[in-house]
Amino acid sequence: MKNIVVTIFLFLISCRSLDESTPNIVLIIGDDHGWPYYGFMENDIVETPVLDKLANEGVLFKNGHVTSSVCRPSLRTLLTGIYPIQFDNYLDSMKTNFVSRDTSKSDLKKDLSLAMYEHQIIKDFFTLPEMLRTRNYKSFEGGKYWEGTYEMGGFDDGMSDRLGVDLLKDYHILLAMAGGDGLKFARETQKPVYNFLDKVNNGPFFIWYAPMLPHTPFDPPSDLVEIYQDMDISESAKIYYAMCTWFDRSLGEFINYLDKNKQLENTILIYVNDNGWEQDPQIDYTNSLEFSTLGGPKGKKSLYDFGFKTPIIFNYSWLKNKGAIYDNLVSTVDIFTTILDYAGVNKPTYLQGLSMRPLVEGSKNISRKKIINYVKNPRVPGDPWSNDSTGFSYRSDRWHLLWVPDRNFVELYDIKADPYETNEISSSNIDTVEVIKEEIVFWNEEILKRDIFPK
Ligand SMILES: [Ca+2]
Repeated sequence: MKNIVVTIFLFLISCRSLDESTPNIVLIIGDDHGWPYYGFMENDIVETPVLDKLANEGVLFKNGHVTSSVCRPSLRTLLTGIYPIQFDNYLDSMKTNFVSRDTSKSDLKKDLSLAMYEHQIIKDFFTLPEMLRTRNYKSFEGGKYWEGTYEMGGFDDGMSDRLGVDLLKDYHILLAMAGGDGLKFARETQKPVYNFLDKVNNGPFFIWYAPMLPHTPFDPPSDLVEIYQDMDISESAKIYYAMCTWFDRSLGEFINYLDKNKQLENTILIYVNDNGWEQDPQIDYTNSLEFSTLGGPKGKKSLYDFGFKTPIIFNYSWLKNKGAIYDNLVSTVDIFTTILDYAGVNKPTYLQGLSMRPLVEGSKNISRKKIINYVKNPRVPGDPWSNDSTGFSYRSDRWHLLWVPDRNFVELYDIKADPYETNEISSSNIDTVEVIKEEIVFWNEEILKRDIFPK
């Protein structure tokens, strides 16, 4: 009898009953996973069984777009709900002030102190975990995360717990800045998030699940390399696709843990990727510095769809609209707002994102007519780094305009007829190009007048 009582007691403390007003939320963020390289996106080479199941038994948005084709600004949107152009505008003005005050002696010290200063900026913003805390959420950060320690971004727990020279002893400066110890997440261990799950039985939780996968370094486990080894595809495709499968397998292990802990049934899983990548199965990029670090010419840091487009998945046990697939244009600013909606947090008025919840639930059809994004120093053909330039991407259901005024670079694609952007038609559509450019200029002026903090 005593054992039965103890068992019932342990059961009661080990699982929270289903509470749809404050569901647990896991934001699963891929790193450099190009949109075509998933089974559920009809790719018949790349194996992603776990994500396929999430998509098939959830709701899939095939036409999601990140707000930047590189990690840091794109992830900042997921953390703050604002566009990179708004964040950068504030950051640049603060950095200018900081540099004028900085008394560091050498250039190296100046660069380091500026990098440290940039980490602090996140403290000025009202972040997603902080907003969720108002509804008693406990939060955990794991993986790619550029904003200093987890505490600086408003998380309660996490893996990125060191900052500064302490980290530089162990990591290259870029890795130190991109998450430090957090970058071991899933690549080496998922124990810290399991420990967190074991501790949060009685309240809702939010998890930033962002393993640096399939991102470089390309060092997947040997059994995953074997899947692609004998295929008639390029060497860089084999290793990159194995990295994609590595992300998928790690996610599967995490979901199994949630399930075993009886926490899955009460949890909304949301999948999105931070920026794109291009890896055609037949083209080899192994010996190109540009293409092996950024993906093919239309991949990461570019203004093409390969840089921005991402599938977005919502999956939870009480979802009634399972199996729905949408082609509607949606942006990652909408993910932030959707999470607030599910958690019962009122959307602050300065946020421009729409809630995707009516679409996820199948109750109302909403779609953006256009998505405009900006990228600082975008990659253009022949100039992968293009320093001191600003690029814009305008995307509607039909058109995609890529524009870098400082480089005199303009390309236009009819995305409906030409989804892989192989037929550039700006010179035969001059009027369309001019109208879209005017829209971009107007958007740029308007967005910089908007608030970026709560009043
Ligand atoms: Ca990335």
